[in-house]
Amino acid sequence: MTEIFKGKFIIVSNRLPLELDIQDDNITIKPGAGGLITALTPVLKKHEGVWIGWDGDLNGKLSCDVLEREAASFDYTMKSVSLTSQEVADYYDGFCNGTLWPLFHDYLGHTQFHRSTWRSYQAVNLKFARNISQYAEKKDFIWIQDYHLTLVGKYLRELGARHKLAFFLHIPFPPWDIFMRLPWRKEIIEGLLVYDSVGFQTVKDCRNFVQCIRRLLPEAKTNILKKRIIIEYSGRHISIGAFPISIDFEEFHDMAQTEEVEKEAWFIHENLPERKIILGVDRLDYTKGIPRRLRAFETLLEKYPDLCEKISLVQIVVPSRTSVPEYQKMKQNIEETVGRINGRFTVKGWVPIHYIYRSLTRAELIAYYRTSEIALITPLKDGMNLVAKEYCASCVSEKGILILSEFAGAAFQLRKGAIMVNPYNIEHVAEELYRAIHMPLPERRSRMRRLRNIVRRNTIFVWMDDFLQAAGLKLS
Ligand code: ADQ
Repeated sequence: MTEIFKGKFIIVSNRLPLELDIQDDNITIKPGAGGLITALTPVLKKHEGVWIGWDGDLNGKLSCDVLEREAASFDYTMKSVSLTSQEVADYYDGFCNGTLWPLFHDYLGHTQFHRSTWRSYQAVNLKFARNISQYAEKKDFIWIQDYHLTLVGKYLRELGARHKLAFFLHIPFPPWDIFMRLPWRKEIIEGLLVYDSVGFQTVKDCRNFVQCIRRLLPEAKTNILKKRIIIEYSGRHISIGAFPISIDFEEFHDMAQTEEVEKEAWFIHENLPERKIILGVDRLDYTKGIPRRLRAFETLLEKYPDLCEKISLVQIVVPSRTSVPEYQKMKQNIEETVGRINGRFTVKGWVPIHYIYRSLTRAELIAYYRTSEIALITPLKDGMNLVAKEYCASCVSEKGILILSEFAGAAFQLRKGAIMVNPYNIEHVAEELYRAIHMPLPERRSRMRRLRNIVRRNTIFVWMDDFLQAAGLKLS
């Protein structure tokens, strides 16, 4: 029988969940927002929660004391791990975003293998482990988040930790023939097998992980149960499972009906009168498939010129990894493509693509979700894709259509209500867009109702409960 948990609940992620504003000597810190924080806050509050991560300060202006003083009013304790700019360059930009991110998204061409960045990754993971061991006691539960920190468990064990250790991977786990290119493949797999439980977004990710174990560690035994896989390795049992992450459905559903959002939504459509809005929302990243999506929209206008002046694509891009040259080039490429398509099709009073490059407030974003007739979400590969779920939760009219890539983790849950597309097939995406534009209202309604029910039943709270239950943690 599982005992009721009485220890501290410790979350560890690369970045602390806070918004930092440093102006000369003036530092303001606000708690961050987002589904994961919303779901974890009540648990952290109830169980002496501690969140450990890098504060994001590159200039050394934020001392641990300042952070702890400023964050004293939060619902849980924050402990920061300081990183030097060299560590940020080698561990974060180098190994995390130059090696693991592209490799795990099947982008072999973008993947760099450098021993120096691998060393830095090991050193920073050890730094995190040392930091954690200052606060953690034996009865505590430690939950490590994401690909930046796969080795923290191993170092914690080496430092003598006997805690319950859990890990969740937010990005996909690649097929074995891709993963096997990693020179440090065995170290990563063995590192992950140090945790008591490891969660992935989808069953496919679990399967890929198990195949890598079979090839690299043939002595490990695999027992496939109904919802979980138990790996027996090195005298220990590790529980593996798929836990599709989600959102706080009610938050989006309720906010979509506020006066503020309603006004904002009215204003968006007022500026695009009589036009159907096709919406794309993504963080700037090559995995999100933005250039191909723009070309699919161009193909649609080319093939069906009668649609000109009747539809508009609103593409919202959130700045991301702005200091990395590759991301700067990508931004330029997107902007040139938008410019080219607009130059080709614009007529007096109608611009086909509205491009927004900035972070929006929650209300602005939900207004776009609520008012757009079609959401076009076409990542080339994505761990889950929360935007797809946020669109459904905000679509209170139930008239919207979700067009979703087969290669988003969310595809498995949402495939029965969404129009599924292969984002690499530009002609096919254009045809499916055409179908969506002409879809009769009853079919739109029945698809969106189905989607909203799925998201309503599978919230971020369900995700957390399922994960913690599988990890053997009974909270009350
Ligand atoms: P991301 O790659 O960041 O997350 P996603 O899941 O789509 O991708 O989350 C993006 C978040 O940013 C959404 O919550 C969205 O609301 C927000 N956002 C998008 N555009 C915005 C804008 N202009 N202004 C403000 N906010 C905006 C990683 C993985 C995903 C996985 C998540 C969670 O890559 O596959 O789903 O983690 O596990």
